[in-house]
Amino acid sequence: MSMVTLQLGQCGNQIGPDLFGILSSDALHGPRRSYGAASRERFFHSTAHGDLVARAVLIDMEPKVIKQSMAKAAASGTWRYGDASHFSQKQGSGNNWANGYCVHGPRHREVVEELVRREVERCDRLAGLMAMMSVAGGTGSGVGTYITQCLRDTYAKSFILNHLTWPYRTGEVIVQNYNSVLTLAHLYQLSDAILVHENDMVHKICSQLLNIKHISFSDVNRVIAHQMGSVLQPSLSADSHGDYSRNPLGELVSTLACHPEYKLLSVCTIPQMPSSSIAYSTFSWPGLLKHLRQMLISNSKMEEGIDWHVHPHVASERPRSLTGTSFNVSLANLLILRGKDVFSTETGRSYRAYIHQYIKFGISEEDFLESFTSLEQVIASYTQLS
Ligand SMILES: Nc1nc2c(ncn2[C@@H]2O[C@H](COP(=O)(O)OP(=O)(O)OP(=O)(O)O)[C@@H](O)[C@H]2O)c(=O)[nH]1
Ligand SMILES: [Mg+2]
Repeated sequence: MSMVTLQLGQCGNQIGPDLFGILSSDALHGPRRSYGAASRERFFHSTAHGDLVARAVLIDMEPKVIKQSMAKAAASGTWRYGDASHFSQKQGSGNNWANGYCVHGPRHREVVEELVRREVERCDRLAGLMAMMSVAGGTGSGVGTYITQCLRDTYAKSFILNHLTWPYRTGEVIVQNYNSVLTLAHLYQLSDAILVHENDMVHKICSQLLNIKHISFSDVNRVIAHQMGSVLQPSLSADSHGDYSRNPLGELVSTLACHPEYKLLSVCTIPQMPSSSIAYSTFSWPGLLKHLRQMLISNSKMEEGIDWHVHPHVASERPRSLTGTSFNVSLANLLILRGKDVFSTETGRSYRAYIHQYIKFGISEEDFLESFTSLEQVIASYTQLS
């Protein structure tokens, strides 16, 4: 299964090379040959000379950032962008969503659609499309929204994921709130799932966990790329029978965004530390999972300063924290474990244990889910009696 990525505007085109860089090196050094092969098929195609070429289309209304990204990819020596997979103009959208959405988008629709079509046709099996952009500028947000709308029309049955970078609260773009509201409101109708990274939060991770002194976009982007890679790279689950080739976007949408009202996704990863410290650290799965669980409950994206006083609420109580701080409320969570000895963990071992004993007689997982649902209904009915 392969997915096609659209990089839009400065932000999309700056995060993109970091993402593909991480994906290609992980595919190369990953745990198994089948993992690497699935990852490469997912994000790259190979030329007759054996070059890895990202399944990506680069779009900006000014040429500078695209040029830099293409050069950065070529310099990696392991992968590159397609020679004719980019489109740029002379002048950006001036941080104006309306300029991007109403002017540049429609004006360049055909050429962008053609670039995307070519990438889609290179995929044997299309998993879906991912559009990456910031919400605060004019091109990523405005042209990105317009193009997502066109993709929705053309690829009506494909999964579409938008990756959005949220501006710094003290933002550098004065009209960033206008652009953000317009982008999110439109995309909410079009996209299957919206993965958000907030620059402020990633900045905090860079300073507090990675100890970076003078933080630049390239530091922030590496963290974002790492988190995205951890979600998008191939993974196994109990019912995948060792097969890495399942649809990554389909899986995210069906597990995390199963209701059209709830499609905002965020990522939480652990551990995050300077690479120079890794050699001096030891990790145990129980320790990591304990921290991750509390990060989830207390709505913290960082391991540092987790609030251990927040407890999961009992069904009848309103979600609240004992200290009055934040409490996570989410519809669904997906836990992905990567690394050695994953199957030694409680989660890795007991997840759907024994289900195969039922499947062999013809009871499917759907049957289980339906039974859970009907019993929840029964519980709800009895609860109303009191
Ligand atoms: N994380 C991250 N954020 C970025 C990067 N570049 C820009 N941003 C954020 O994106 C917003 C500005 O949008 P840009 O992507 O620069 O704008 P654009 O899409 O190129 O649109 P125009 O320049 O107006 O045509 C601000 O909130 C920046 O903080 C980047 O490389 N990484
Ligand atoms: Mg720009």
